[in-house]
Amino acid sequence: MFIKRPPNGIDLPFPSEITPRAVYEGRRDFLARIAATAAVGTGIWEMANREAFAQAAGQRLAAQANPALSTSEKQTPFKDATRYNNFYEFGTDKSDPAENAHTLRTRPWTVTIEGEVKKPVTLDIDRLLKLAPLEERIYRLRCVEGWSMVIPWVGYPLSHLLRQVEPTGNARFVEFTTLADRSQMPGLRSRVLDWPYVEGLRMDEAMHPLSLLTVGMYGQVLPNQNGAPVRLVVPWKYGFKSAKSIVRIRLLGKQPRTAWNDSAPNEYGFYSNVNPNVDHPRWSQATERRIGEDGFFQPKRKTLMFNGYDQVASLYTGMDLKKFY
Ligand SMILES: Nc1nc2c(c(=O)[nH]1)N[C@H]1C(S)=C(S)[C@@H](COP(=O)(O)O)O[C@H]1N2
Ligand SMILES: [Mo]
Repeated sequence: MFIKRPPNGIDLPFPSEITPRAVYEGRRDFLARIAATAAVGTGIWEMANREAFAQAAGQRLAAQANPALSTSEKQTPFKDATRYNNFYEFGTDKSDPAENAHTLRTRPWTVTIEGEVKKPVTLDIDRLLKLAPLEERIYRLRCVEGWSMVIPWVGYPLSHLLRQVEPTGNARFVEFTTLADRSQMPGLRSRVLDWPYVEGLRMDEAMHPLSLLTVGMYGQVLPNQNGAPVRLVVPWKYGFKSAKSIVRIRLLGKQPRTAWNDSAPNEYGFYSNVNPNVDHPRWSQATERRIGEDGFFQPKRKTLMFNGYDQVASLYTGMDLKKFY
């Protein structure tokens, strides 16, 4: 589906319609393969489909490295990052998303951005992908359960998208709603969370350069189990703030409710900054296990304040982070 003009009639002023080299190169590979294997017509319909398929999981997605915002720590092996997941819409076992997420249809896909903005819009995913040059950033991601990974993500700053819709002066929070479709997501039969999965950030957190709107990892289009076709990665917060498979972004005057906070408010606060000094009520957050690197019985690593992303500390000056956990 290609929405040239969104239903609400408001179009985005694109900084450029130039296809990022990454996407272009990926498409060229794909078209070359198509041409070699099949005789395909050149009607509009086929063209649209080729474009859609060019973004299928596993498709190469090159991006400009951003060393300044990347850790040089050893990367988690691809097989661990794609087989040890939390994506409850596909089941609660770590291996469930890799086994079940093949039923997720990532095209057609739109993301609606609305609320306290001057230019609300419904964007087709392939348009969203081209809004800004793609970067590769190697981030640590720390799960509230006590494990972490180091993953080369591909995306662009969320701030870029938010600026384009022109937030009003009332916008103080951002709410992210993710897909909840029973026909694609077997995990929705369980009442483990109140679906859809919803997360939120304060406006300044969302606008922080580290907050990454993510469409790929390890140089390829996001595997379904990692939140295709578009997710958030907020590296200084526990992993559950990094919502997967986003369909709606709403700017709000008030703090939104969030799925994890609803399910257990004393365990999962709205802020959920990685904080070794604030224990989860049922376990310590002082240390972590690095998936894929350390064996289960290896000594654990010390968890760092803000997951080591000290540059966000100034967002919280004057706030008691034990109270706002
Ligand atoms: N929609 C949705 N997003 C989600 C989750 C989920 O269950 N559903 N789990 C979160 C949690 S708890 C973590 S740790 C990260 C895991 O991301 P990864 O599997 O890519 O490492 O995704 C987050 N995003
Ligand atoms: Mo998590």
